[in-house]
Amino acid sequence: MAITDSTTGKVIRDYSIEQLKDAANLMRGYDLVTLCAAGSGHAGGTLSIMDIVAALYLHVAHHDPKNPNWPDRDRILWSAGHKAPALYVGLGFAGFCEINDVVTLRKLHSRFQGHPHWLKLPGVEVSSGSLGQGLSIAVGMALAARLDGKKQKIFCLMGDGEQQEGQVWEAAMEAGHYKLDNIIAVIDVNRLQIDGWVKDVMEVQPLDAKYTSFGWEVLRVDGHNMEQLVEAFEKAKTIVGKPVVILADTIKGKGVSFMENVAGWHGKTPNREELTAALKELGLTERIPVEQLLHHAKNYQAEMDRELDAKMPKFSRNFWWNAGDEMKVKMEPTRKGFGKSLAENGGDERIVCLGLDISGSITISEFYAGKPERMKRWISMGIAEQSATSAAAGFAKEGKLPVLGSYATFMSARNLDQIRVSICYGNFNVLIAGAHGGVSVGPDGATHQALEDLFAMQGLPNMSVVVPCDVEETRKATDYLLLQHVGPKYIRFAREATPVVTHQETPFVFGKANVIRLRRDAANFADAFETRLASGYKNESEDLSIIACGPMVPEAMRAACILKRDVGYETRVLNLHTLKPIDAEAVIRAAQDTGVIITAEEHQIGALAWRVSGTLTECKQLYGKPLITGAIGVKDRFGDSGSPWEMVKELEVSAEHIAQKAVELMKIKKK
Ligand SMILES: Cc1ncc(C[n+]2csc(CCOP(=O)(O)OP(=O)(O)O)c2C)c(N)n1
Repeated sequence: MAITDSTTGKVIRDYSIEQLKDAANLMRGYDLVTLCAAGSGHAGGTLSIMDIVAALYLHVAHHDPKNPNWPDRDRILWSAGHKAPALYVGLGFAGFCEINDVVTLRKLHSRFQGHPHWLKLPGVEVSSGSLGQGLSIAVGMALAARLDGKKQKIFCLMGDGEQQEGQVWEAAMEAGHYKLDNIIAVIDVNRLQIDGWVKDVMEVQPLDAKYTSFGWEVLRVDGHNMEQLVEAFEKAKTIVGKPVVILADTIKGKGVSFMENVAGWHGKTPNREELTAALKELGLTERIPVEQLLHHAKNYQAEMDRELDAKMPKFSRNFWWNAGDEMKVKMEPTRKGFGKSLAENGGDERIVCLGLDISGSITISEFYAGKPERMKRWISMGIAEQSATSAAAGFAKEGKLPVLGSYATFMSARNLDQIRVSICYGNFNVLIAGAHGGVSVGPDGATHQALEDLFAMQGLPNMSVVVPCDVEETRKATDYLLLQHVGPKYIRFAREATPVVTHQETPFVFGKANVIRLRRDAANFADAFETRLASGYKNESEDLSIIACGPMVPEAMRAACILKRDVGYETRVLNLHTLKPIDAEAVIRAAQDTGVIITAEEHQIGALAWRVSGTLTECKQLYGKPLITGAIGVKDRFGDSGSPWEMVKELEVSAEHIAQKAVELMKIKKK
């Protein structure tokens, strides 16, 4: 069919094969400009899938851009949500949105989120980003269509690495069982994933035999041959009595020589020079208004900057990191501390590290980097968080020290039952790394921001939970958890660089909080503070206490600085790096000594706030005593695309928000 007027049933626009080829090429160009403007995103997979997108959105699918919710439209599901820019360009070319607006990709409040969100953009069928879920949604839609006697097709786009997720095969089985001939799945078989070749990370082939055995019709095409693609789609529509999968052989990074077949271009974007070179290769130098598009993106960003700044609490001057002399601080991602510890301690023959196809960026690859003798203890599991979690329990049962990690949200939610039953119930010695925690993956958007993981992890009996405040503390915490602590353990760290506020001599004792006090002016922000174990700290009757964990500790320190300089308040900052078991004594003493407690967490409010308030509620010495409390954290909402530091402002978890809350509470204390 093609792009149709849903009211008259007439085709509005159809493309010939030659026009589709040209459109696909142009779409690659827009994709690259958009990625360049965003500064983050996925070049490789958006280029490999682009011919499929052109065929589907401009020729094969039956849909009406003027009526995106037309009940009879074909549905197109992007299970591979990271290829969102290709989806957006497809929608732009088909007329669902203005193509020039796609350059606001991954920017705050943009309709073009890092991963697709159907509530933001007409034409997007469902939200995705956590791999492996789309085919199950397709099964639900296909069965619903059957119940309603509807004839539309449900297309589902997936990657080949994505086939490693067990859920894909549950859905494949369901579609085969119910003979869902209204499902047409397409797999972008570019043979690469993040950690390298699919065959090396975790072989998924032979996909044709696998899908056939699940009761599917399998079609195989050259995914860059428009004639073959269109023909396969047309054939797929005619197959009766079973679901169809099109295996499209593609090249990751297709069309740009320096990106083709290079794993490193999976999650990378071209800079300005690379963009120019790429557009030249595609023959698009004269055909895309690059400057105008980049200017549009810049203007949009400037507008967002103004909006965010207007919303921030105001103080006498700018206290932001590295603004002015007293706020100078070194920044380093906490994830580096994890990698450092694995590199240093990985010689212990009991340690095995389980890879989940995100090894470089979460630094678990430091375990084997430059140490080939450790490769036998590096177990690549593919994109299979659930199975890897239970496998870790198996390793632990046999006396190994398993370590596994991925994005904190996929490492705590996707596999929660496996953590609960396979690991915690059996009380196994497994170290789970919740990497890229909090808002530190900013532009990836809500699907990738872990803002709920600590609820789940703390709620599990036998589980210990540590959220270190900086890179150095992450190293110490990993050292301890890896080799000294026995039992299920979860460590959460971040992707983005955050302030380094501790050093080698700063105490770190598992389960024991530190008190941090502003003592002096110093050239380096961190040097203005003194840190000691809470158990050895003598009460100074400070005005208030801020209890924080993770990267909120530096924010709490900055709040202490704002409060001292602007209103003269003395603040006790408690670094509660170990959330579980909680240092109840330090929390209770802070309440008794200061009478004002503010919790600060980079998480939905509650992981820290309710843990602290639960501790205080249980404390008999506090019965009948006045206590003023406040909580800074995410207020029961999902995140958004934006830079990590924009998200700190947008989600109101900055030092300024803590300080504003402190001023408000201190007014009550003084009454
Ligand atoms: C559940 C889940 N685990 C991990 C990730 C991180 N991730 C994003 S893309 C990707 C690799 C996907 O490989 P493939 O399906 O082959 O896609 P392509 O190479 O075509 O981009 C991974 C591991 C994720 N988005 N969701």
